[in-house]
Amino acid sequence: MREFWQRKVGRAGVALLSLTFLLATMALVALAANVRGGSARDLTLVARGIAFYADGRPEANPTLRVKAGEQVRFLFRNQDRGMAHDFAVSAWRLTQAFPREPGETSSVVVRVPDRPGSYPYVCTPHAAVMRGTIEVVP
Ligand SMILES: [Cu+2]
Repeated sequence: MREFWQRKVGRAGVALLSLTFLLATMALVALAANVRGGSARDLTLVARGIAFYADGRPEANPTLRVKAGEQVRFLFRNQDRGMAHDFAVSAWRLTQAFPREPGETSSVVVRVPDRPGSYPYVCTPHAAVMRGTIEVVP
């Protein structure tokens, strides 16, 4: 009888130890991914001729589709040499300046809100013509 219980505790102990090890490993992997920012998706915006262009798509001021809750790294490039552009999403309290010179990049990492919906984006100095919509999809 005694041997039976020792075996039982032993197996449970091994199982518990294995589970602990597994959880610790998963936590470390998640932590490493976070530290690297490996989960952020890149989205490049180019300012050109007082308009926004995204990821090489041809249309000006395109609708940007992002997923609710995802991490997006916005990268900004400016082909209007010396002109001040920014990317502002007032609903997200976000304003990020574009660099002044072509060849330079600025960036900001954003965690997209959990709630799907449409959010306007503008360039503050040129809000009349540089404006578009961010669509947050589930
Ligand atoms: Cu602008």
